Amino acid sequence: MTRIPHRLFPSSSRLRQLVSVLAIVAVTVFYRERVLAAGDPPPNIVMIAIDDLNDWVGCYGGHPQVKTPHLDALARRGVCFANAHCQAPICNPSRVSLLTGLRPSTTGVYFLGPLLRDAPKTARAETMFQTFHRAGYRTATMGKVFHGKLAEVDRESFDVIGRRGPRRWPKQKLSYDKPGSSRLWDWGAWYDRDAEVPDAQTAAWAAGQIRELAKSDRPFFLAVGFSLPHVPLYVPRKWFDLYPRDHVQLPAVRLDDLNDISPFALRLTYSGAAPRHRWFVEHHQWRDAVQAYLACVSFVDQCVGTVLQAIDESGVAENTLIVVWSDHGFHLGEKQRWAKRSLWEESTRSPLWMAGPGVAQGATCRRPVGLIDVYPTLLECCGLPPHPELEGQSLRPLLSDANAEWDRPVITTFGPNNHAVRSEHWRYIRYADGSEELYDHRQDPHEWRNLAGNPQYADVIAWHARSLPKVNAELAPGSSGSGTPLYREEEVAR
Ligand SMILES: [Ca+2]
Ligand SMILES: [Ca+2]
Repeated sequence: MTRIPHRLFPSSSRLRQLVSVLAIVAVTVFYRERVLAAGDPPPNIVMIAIDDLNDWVGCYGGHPQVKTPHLDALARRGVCFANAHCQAPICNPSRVSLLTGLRPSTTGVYFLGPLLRDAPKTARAETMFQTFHRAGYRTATMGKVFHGKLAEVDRESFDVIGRRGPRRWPKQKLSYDKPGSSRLWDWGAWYDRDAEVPDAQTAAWAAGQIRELAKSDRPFFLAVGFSLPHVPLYVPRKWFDLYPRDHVQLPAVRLDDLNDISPFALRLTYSGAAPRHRWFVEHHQWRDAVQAYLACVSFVDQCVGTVLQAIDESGVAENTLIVVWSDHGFHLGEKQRWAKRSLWEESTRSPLWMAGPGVAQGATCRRPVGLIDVYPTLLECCGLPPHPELEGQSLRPLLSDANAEWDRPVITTFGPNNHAVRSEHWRYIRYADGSEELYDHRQDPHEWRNLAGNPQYADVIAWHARSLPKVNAELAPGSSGSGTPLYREEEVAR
């Protein structure tokens, strides 16, 4: 009898591969049917990610002088989530959390590295783009949606990936010339024309895509990411002229603010690549940097306007969900610090707007919500089945009624076992060493008075502490870019 060569039969691992491929095909066909056979056509999604935008914008009221007419117009046509917070106050872990629906304390992705596909617990996680692509959506993207190069992170999720040209920065830094400082940290009028700014190119590309995608008979998911107002703060002069330098208002800062904060919190928070607040004050650059940030916020607002205009002009507005978010906030001197990387309001508060079919218009929602809630919300709004592993909660009830019942606080995590719990009126922080902070936002919107040591608030603390994550994953292998000596790179790069 002739022996049959082994390779004609699949080995057990091959068989498993084959079965899983068939299962994916079956599920894809099922969802595609489900999406495309529904009575109403499923909504398109246009998602705009903004980098490092704090509450200095329209309905957030963070700065009295800021000019953001397009984001204000978006707020009028949808819901402004005024108490939305990131799950991690750093680009990479915030985006990994939002796009996979998993907490940093579950995945161990707390810092700039590892990227999505390099961490064991997220290497095979399904991003929201994969889900919608699998469900039959046409998907397109350009700019900073993920942290890291898209081709390395989530390439399989997209039908179309837009590429921008190289960035053109000045040879010499314009303002922050301290020797050895990060190239990113600089600000000043740069570029002659708006069209030279990479974000303007991304906006123009997105507008063109929307006009193309509108002709398709399939629903689409377009995700675009703008890099401003992340440093370097470079936009043409005319944007600076919106905010005459000598009239720019500075944020409120109290010099004794840090006296009621634990040594652990100070070590965690007052490090990293950002210039020290004292440097801005001593070099008379505080007002200039605030002016530059405002200029960049207005520039990115115009980029959002370009995308919104394309939605309106291409006839898809009636059936397109618009989601705009920032990956975290940004300090510009508050609590005597700069940039993100803290568990305070300036770092964690992340603008989030949604608009479109079924969404209330001109509503401001003050319920505490997280960026992690975006993924389950989009699944529900588009009629896709929920994913049980997602750790956020659909915001659907708040989209139709911004004052709907909502009893969950929102959690932000900065490094293992350091968490902030934000409810409607309070911020409770517990650090890994057990030290605590409690702020009452009704009396103290700047978080100046730490009430945690006052026994009068024991019940408030206990209520918030109940929501602290039960799982606190160790740093994922290859963790880097913590920005703090508490988590040294050589210690975590196992
Ligand atoms: Ca960011
Ligand atoms: Ca204080």
